[in-house]
Amino acid sequence: MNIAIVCYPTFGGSGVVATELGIALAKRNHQVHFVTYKQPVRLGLLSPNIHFHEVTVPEYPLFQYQPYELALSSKLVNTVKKHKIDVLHVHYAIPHAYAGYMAKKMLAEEGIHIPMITTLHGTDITLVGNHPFYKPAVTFSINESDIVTSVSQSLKEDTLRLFDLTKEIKVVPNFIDASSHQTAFTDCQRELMATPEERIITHISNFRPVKRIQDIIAVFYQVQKEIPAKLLMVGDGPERKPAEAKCKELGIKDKVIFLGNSNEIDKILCFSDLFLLPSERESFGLAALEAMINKVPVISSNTGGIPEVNIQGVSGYLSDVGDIDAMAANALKILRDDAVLATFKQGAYNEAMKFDIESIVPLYLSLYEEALALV
Ligand code: GMT
Repeated sequence: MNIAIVCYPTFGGSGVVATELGIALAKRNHQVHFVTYKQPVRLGLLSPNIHFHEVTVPEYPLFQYQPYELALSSKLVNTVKKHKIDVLHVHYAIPHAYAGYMAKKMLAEEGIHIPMITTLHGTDITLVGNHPFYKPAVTFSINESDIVTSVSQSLKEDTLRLFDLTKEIKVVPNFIDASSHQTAFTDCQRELMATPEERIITHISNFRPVKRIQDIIAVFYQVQKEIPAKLLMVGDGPERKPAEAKCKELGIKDKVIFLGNSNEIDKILCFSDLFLLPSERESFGLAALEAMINKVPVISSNTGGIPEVNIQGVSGYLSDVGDIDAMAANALKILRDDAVLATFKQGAYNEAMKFDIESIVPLYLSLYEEALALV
């Protein structure tokens, strides 16, 4: 099959999922065409079946806002025609489903009919798409998609509650490539980050307000008072600077390491003992799943789709959003004792295995077949 994938190429769950899906499809001998404004960050080595088409928006001084949707839909039309694309899969509704719909319409004028699958990821529904400025366009482009999927049951319910939809939503959970985590790293280099007696706690995100970065610092502050520990903060975004300032104010600057964006997530998780994800909202929590496949238990909030991934008392613990005391107490419950930590590490890994890519890619492929039959 020739498949065009539209996604955000930057650090962020939806782009990661789209990229990993594309790589997996390419390994299964499908031709995968990424159409976006930059090479996706996780698309390291280009395989023979992977193609990248850059969307460029020429600057024109007359425009206050450069029209990305217009450039994207034109690029899609050209790509579909040139590479005989069978299926268009757009990740994140805004503005991808909208641009995809326009491309479909333009192609239909020329007698080319391709189906569009839209995958909803979270903030496109719960934060941004829900705003009155966007809502009519988002509702329209979801309803006009041939097939709509959401990455969790919770996101499906949110979407049905927030939007007036006529379209069925199918849940296809996010996934992890378990095969790439079967051999333990031998060059873990834990000693670069912490002394042997210190526990390593990690957080990875784009440091937006929704991630509640200050809660992470507050939880860690309590934990490090009880046991020797280091906190690794991976990623970058608007909440990073205030978090650094808070660490300084609390006198824990030397125990918190801000690493910035990284493409070596697995290497960092390899020596982590615990992962913190206290988000305000989270449609799935891919970062938690990535931690779990690396045998890192998770302390999280119980919001959105996180309870579908992090299982209470098995892969970690969940608490109400903002309940810092409970999160710190649960973190200590796991970290104080080697045997307890080992049990949670195994529990995290076992739960992550339920989201192995091998069982999810066939779901997308059968949806592509279903979509093809619709046009
Ligand atoms: O919140 C992020 O880190 C980025 C955001 C995105 O759009 O890329 O992530 C969303 O999609 C991920 C992949 O499906 C989910 O795992 C995240 O939970 C979701 N984020 C939110 O719902 C806040």
